[in-house]
Amino acid sequence: MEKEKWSMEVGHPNDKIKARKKSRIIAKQIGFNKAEDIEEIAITASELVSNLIKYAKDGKIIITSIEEQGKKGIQIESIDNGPGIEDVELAIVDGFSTIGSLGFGLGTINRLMDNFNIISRKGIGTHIIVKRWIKDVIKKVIFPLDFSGVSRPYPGFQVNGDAFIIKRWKENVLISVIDGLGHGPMANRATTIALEYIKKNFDQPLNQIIRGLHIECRHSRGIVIALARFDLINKDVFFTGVGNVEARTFGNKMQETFITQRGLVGRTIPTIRVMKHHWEPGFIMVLFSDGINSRWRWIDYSHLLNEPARFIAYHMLENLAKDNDDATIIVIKENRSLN
Ligand SMILES: [Mn+2]
Repeated sequence: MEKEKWSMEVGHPNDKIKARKKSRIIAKQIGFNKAEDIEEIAITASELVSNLIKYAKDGKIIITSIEEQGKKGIQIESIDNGPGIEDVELAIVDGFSTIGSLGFGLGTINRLMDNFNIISRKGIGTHIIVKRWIKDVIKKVIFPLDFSGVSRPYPGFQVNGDAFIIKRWKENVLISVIDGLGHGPMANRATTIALEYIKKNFDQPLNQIIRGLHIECRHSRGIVIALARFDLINKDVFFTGVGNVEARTFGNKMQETFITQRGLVGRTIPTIRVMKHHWEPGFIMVLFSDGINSRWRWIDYSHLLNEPARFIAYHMLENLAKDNDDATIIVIKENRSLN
């Protein structure tokens, strides 16, 4: 097909609809044929418009068909002359928002698209470029899991010393709960350094990620962390943790607490052990920082088993978050709606 470029000035919330429609049409023309892919592209286009309007009032969206090394894809750009994004890294971490913000946000766009590039200068503007490629049909069976995390700062604090990541690639998902020592800006700084590192090294072995974090965080206060990688083909979970972050699994037959080792990443870490567990049908896994009261039993929440992970995570956070710490929780369960 001929290279197509489509540009649109945006400045009104209704422009979302136009961008959504146009991106669907272009995606189909390029060769995207899965309804799900087309919808994710449309969500991305409309979210870029709302993000732009929210932060810069007006600007431009450009959609282009792209080709690279035999691959075809779509590129969507958002250009504005707004105030710029204060903290780009934080803005694009998936799920890095506090309770109450239910918009998709840049984190979701980052997850939905294959490439994400953002150039933001304070007072000059923001240029976001995202790409999505048409993929060969995946023949392997991907085990459907539903992942969701929530985090909120110490009540009254503007910044969160906790954070979480849920990063998918190929047939893997890496999840992590990070707790910067203490709370407030210094804790947030340590956590931000760690997030940045994990985002660049998400596909490394877990013990190497911890070792890398240890070096990266050495000039910070230090963090405690739980890291788990899910192999969605073999249904395996790899886990490692340092410090006071907990992971528990519940299932038909067994209940298990994953062992986290003593230490403070950035200061002192032990020899890292990685544990591997097989995901049995009906399993649910909960990871949480020490801002979550640990004296809970799954039996008090097991009636929620058929609810989405997001619902369970919010519900548990609401019930169990301490009022004197940052608090974070991630819930992983089978995605039954896809079974
Ligand atoms: Mn804490």
